[in-house]
Amino acid sequence: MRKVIAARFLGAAATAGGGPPPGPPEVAIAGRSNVGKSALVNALVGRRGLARTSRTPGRTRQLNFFALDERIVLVDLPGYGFAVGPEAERRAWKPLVETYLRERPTLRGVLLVVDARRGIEGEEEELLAYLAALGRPAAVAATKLDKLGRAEARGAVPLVGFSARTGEGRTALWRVVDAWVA
Ligand SMILES: Nc1nc2c(ncn2[C@@H]2O[C@H](COP(=O)(O)OP(=O)(O)OP(=O)(O)O)[C@@H](O)[C@H]2O)c(=O)[nH]1
Ligand SMILES: [Mg+2]
Repeated sequence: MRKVIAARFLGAAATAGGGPPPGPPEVAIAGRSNVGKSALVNALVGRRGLARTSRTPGRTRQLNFFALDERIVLVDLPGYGFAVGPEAERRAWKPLVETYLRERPTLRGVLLVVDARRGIEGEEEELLAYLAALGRPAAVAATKLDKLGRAEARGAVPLVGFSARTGEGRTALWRVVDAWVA
C-alpha cells in the first residue's frame, strides 16, 4: 500500500463551484450516505480523524478536500440518499456534487463506495451511467466486508480492473483468487 507521509485538510466546497483552487490530481469518493466513504478515506490514508465519520447518515454535507503529500487530493463527497436534515440541503446535494463531477478540471477518477451487503443498486447504476456519460473513470469498492461472514464475503462480488496486455490488476486479482482457494 502507498505510504502517506503528510495528509492535510485543504478546504471544503459548500456551494457549486466552490472549494480550493484546482491543484494536484484529484480522486473523488462517492456513494450512498452512511456507506462509509469518510471511513474509507481515513483507512486509505492511515489517519484516524482526517475525515469526520458518523453513525448519522448525512454527516458530510460539503465536499471535503484532503491533500496527500501535496501530490494527490482525495475529495470526500457528501452521500446521496439521506432522508434527514433540512429539505434545502437535501435538494442542494445534486447540483453541488454534479457540478463538481462535471466541471472539475483536475478530477482524474471516482471511487464509488458501495455496501458489500447491498452491492450495486439503482442509484449506483445511475451514478455510474452519469460518470460514463461524462467520460470520468470510475471504480467500485465494496466496503464493510467485516460485516459479512467469511462465506458471505466470498460470495460478494468485488470488481477488479484488469488488462491481460499490461498486467494491470494482476496482483488484485490474485488476491481474490487466493482468498477463494484459501
Ligand atoms: N463495521 C464497519 N463499519 C464501518 C465501516 N466503514 C464505515 N463504518 C461505519 O459506518 C458509519 C458511517 O461511516 P461514514 O464514513 O461516516 O459514512 P459516509 O459514507 O462518509 O457518510 P455520509 O458522510 O453521511 O455520506 C460509521 O458509524 C462508521 O464507523 C467498515 O468498513 N466496517
Ligand atoms: Mg462522510
